[in-house]
Amino acid sequence: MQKKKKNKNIENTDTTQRGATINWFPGHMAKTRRLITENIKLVDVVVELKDSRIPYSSSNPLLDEIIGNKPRVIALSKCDMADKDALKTWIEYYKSQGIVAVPIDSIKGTGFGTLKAEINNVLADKIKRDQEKGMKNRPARMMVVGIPNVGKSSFINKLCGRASAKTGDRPGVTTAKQWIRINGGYELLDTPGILWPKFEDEFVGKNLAFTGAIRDEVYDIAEIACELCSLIAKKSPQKLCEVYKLDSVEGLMGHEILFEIGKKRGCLIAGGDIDYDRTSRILLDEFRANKLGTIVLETPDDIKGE
Ligand SMILES: Nc1nc2c(ncn2[C@@H]2O[C@H](COP(=O)(O)OP(=O)(O)OP(=O)(O)O)[C@@H](O)[C@H]2O)c(=O)[nH]1
Ligand SMILES: [Mg+2]
Repeated sequence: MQKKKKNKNIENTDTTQRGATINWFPGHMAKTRRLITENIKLVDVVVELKDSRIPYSSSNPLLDEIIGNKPRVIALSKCDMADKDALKTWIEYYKSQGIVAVPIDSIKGTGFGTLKAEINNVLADKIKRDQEKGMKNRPARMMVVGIPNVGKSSFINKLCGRASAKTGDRPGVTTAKQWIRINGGYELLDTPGILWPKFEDEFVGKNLAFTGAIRDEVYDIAEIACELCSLIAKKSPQKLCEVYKLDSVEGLMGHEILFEIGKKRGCLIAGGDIDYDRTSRILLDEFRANKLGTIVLETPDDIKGE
């Protein structure tokens, strides 16, 4: 198999799809954490975005600690790319932890009504307290947090829609904050909190690579493609066979599946081998474009013992 020079250093580098690299060195993490902690003090509720395909791997390891007792709702982003039944398992899992999770599609706008209703539910106590104090209709303040590429900007744009307006600068704890007024009596902090993922965990690193949350140059693309082949062969073998016109993937290793895909997609090179990098690119692009069907890559069982 052709191999590029390996660089497994996914620990310090994460990237947005637009290519802006965030270096999560310890100083940056400490600063981010401080900033988010300060901002959280200003809001009534935190909306945590997690990628529906990888709810665990797209989480920040310290968020629970940072959020503390602040009301929180999980928005499971990109739900259009996830298998609905598998996603239900996650929703049940979060429910068992006392947290409401709502599937969201920020492209079509699905789930936003439910999300607002759930935000109102978790804020019911606050609203009651406000009313008891004679305060009426104070907008509920919220902020969005999530790892790079999880869909924060798309979510905020959809949530705010065209009717949104900046409400101007308000003095915050240390810096001026911009709030966006949203229909339904909310104010949203216009800058989301960008969190680092659990990148020291290999399982998480792979899931982030599969979904495109980590820049492709950072890892060996053929290796990731082989791993993805094995995973999809387990989760959704029929779809894999259907898309790549394979007879069966039963008993095949990841690199054998990738080889078959390469042959079917005309990626043969001299000597009867395939161009692994080219085939890997095809597989990853098609997976990320949802051509392999809706899928959830991890289950709550995968993280038991955490
Ligand atoms: N299919 C689908 N794609 C989505 C959805 N939400 C976001 N995306 C896509 O995911 C990619 C990342 O979305 P962004 O909104 O830029 O994510 P972000 O969290 O703001 O990313 P950073 O600013 O880099 O941290 C873009 O290509 C979006 O079009 C969704 O609900 N469904
Ligand atoms: Mg963004």
